[in-house]
Amino acid sequence: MSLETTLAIIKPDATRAGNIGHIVQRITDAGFRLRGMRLMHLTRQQAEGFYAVHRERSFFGELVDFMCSGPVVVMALEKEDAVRAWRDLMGPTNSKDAPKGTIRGDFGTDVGENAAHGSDSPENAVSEVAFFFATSDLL
Ligand code: YYY
Ligand code: MG
Repeated sequence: MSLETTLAIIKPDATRAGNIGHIVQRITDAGFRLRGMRLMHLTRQQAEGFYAVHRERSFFGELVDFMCSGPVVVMALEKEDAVRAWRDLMGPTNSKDAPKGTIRGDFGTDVGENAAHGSDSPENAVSEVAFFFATSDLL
């Protein structure tokens, strides 16, 4: 076990539906410490850069359109094994497969509109946190 910081995003479907508060409550109830939090409307360039690893995938255009379709909340979350803990709390990528009680199961719709993002490895968490936060902005 090690103390990690992961990158979480409340996606535009969830902000549009008024679920920012519900999702932040689950995050704090699960024992994460909020180190940074920004309400943003991503530009195309930001969304394309953030998801650059997926740029050859068939869903890339739709993913970028969706991520730019409304406000998002970007958070840096700290906890023991934060990367895995946050992915467990979110549930699987496709909201249709996500159990009730998970964030994607309760607040998402399908594989694209799935309410939340989480880093998938400690290495990627470091670069994803740095994509949105200067070190001096992290508590
Ligand atoms: O890490 P995670 O978000 O669970 O899934 P990824 O495979 O990294 O895909 C990123 C993002 O892309 C996913 O949250 C929704 C979207 N997406 C999609 O629209 N259609 C797919 N078949 C796979 C992913
Ligand atoms: Mg991913």
